[in-house]
Amino acid sequence: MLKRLSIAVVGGLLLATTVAGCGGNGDDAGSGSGGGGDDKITLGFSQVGAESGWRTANTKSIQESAAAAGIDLKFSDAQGKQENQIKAIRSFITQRVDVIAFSPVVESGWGTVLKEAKDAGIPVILTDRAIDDPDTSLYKSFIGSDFVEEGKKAGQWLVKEYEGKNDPVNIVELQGTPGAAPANDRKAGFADVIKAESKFKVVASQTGQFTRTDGKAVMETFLKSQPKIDVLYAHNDDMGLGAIEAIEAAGKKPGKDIKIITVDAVKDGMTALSEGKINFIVECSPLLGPQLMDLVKKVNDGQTIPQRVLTEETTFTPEKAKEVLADRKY
Ligand code: GYE
Repeated sequence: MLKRLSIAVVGGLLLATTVAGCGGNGDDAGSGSGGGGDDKITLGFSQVGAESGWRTANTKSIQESAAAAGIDLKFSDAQGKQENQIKAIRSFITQRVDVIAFSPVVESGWGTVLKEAKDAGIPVILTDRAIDDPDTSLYKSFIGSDFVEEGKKAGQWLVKEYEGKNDPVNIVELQGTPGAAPANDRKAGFADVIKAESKFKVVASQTGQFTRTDGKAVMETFLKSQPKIDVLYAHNDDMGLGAIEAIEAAGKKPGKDIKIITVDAVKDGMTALSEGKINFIVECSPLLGPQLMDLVKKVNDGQTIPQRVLTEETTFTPEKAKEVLADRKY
């Protein structure tokens, strides 16, 4: 398990366009020169895919901040497959990029390829999602959210919402990609909080792959198989939005007949929240690009960087969503 150093991150760091030279030779950082004759830092980034609004915003943040920082970005989309990410990382090693960053689609199975990167002297930064390898020397830093905490916030809202009521509360859960850190942790954090009261019952829990399409399809089956659903907890906005379509098609009112909690707070989710179709959203920020580029420069310079960089996040009610919606960038 990862060590948590709780380092708060200031969002939106302004990055200078002047690029540090590639001389960084700190500990095992090696002297990966990116193969080119110029002194631009080369960053190989392996993205999960394009499964959600969150992911789209995350990709944009990374691409834009690399350009702003003068970093040469080699971007690879794994289309949701771990094998593609492993291939991409191996190809970054062959190309001798200066730094590798990636958002691991699932938590396990990274030891071998990350050992290869380490042996090649190429520093690795995990972004957004963690891995479960106990060897923390395989990466220099992990930048992203605390997903357990997000699940807890979802559970805490529910506990408050049903305070003083004793009737059973039937919950259905749409999980993210199986084996992914945000799916495992959001489930665990939520379960941990609601277990304190026996009236809360998760009557069905299944993956919706973090996508709208699967969220809708799985919610359709829940609606058919479950005689009484009080609450939907979806591990991201997109699945919640898909589920809303299924709920409306079944002649029920999302947000009223079935209360809905989601995670992310992307614009479409916030719109549904402001309309009362979602009741509560736990924020998870995709805007990791500027912080990542800052770490890339530092690690390339041989500087020691924090092993854990935690993203700061909030939660939203319909009222709060209405206030911030106009300025929501993603
Ligand atoms: O919540 C979900 C996306 O890893 C935090 O992945 C990310 C999650 C995000 O597909 O929408």
